[in-house]
Amino acid sequence: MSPPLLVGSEIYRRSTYGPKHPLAIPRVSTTLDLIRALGWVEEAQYRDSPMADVAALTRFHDPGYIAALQRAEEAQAVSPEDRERFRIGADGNPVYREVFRRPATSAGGVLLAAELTRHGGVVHVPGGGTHHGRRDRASGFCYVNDAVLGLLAWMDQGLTRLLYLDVDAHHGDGVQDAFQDEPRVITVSIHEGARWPFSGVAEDVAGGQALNLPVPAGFHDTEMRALREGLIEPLIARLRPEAIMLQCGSDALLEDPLSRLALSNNAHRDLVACLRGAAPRLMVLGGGGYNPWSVARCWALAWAELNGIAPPLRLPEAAESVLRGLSFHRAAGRNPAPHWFTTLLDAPREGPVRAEVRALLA
Ligand code: TV7
Ligand code: CA
Ligand code: ZN
Repeated sequence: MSPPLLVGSEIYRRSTYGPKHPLAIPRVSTTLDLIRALGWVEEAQYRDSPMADVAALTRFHDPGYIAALQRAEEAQAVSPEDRERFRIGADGNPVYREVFRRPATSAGGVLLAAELTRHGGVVHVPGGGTHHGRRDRASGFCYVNDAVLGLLAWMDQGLTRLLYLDVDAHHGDGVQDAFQDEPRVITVSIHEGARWPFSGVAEDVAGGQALNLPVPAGFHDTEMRALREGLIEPLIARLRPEAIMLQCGSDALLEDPLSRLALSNNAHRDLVACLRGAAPRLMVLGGGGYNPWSVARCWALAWAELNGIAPPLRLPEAAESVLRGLSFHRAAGRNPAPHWFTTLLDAPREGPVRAEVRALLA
């Protein structure tokens, strides 16, 4: 089996969503810098993400919407009509310098990953995971839906049993709705219940295509393990997917300012370990994650797990200084001071499996 590949781009280092926005933090560049500082990626494992072109984007998206994104980038402004219709420059989806090029790059990275896994393999695309993007509008900081485009690319290769698993703290509504009537794609989302976008209740099975697991505040590693062993592993055994896409958003970590969930990064690492080898093709995307220290450690750890690398107990100086280089003013709101500069793995956060979580297992 060929080694896992890592897809990134320098666009993430330069681009921000503008001051005060939760995504105005360096996440993908910090993850890549950390992975490199640890000596965990051979040059031959790295691919630079191309930008998806309009033809590739309109495999899912409305051409009029894509044209509006291009116009918004060009003018650095939106007309009232475009704002109203396409939600660009509205609802927390700002017009920013790379408002077309950045989403086109995340889509290009995922499409490249679909191509790279045509005959099998593992690819990590930390810039991907924009799971709220709609066919004809922006939603939840997502302008295109790179996950949908990647799954469609796998379908276009002739694959018929695809599993999409979304552990971002928010419901993967854009992906679920895109494949509502598509028996070839099963979507699973774990997310904080009663949080924006307020969809994805447990009763919502989207015609049998979806599994929704809304979890309570304080959701911890033991509860995540219960869902994995009780639901996800049996589902994989039953479905025998030809390809698995993991949306590995890291906003369900305890230190994240946008959720009230309480996972440690052991949960993400154990999940990646379980998925590695569960299907001939595996794509691991990024997603949310608003504490830059936590995001970079979580995603670097996912990459390590894909490569079978055990992280060192203490970070080497070069890796530590990548994390020390992050500053508070670039981080959103109330991110706590990091006290774990020196380690990659968190302490596990175990506890009793509460009734709300047991109910999902029934
Ligand atoms: C994948 N939560 C995306 C998650 C998208 C969540 C929301 C914010 C937010 C937006 C900001 C901001 C914020 C501290 C948090 C009901 C609203 C409230 C916009 C101002 N600070 C992912 C989307 C969610 C924007 N949206 O799954 C600019 O929090 O709650 C809402 C909707 C209406 C619109 N307003 C927010 O993780 C990547 N937004 C600061 C500045
Ligand atoms: Ca989710
Ligand atoms: Zn999220």
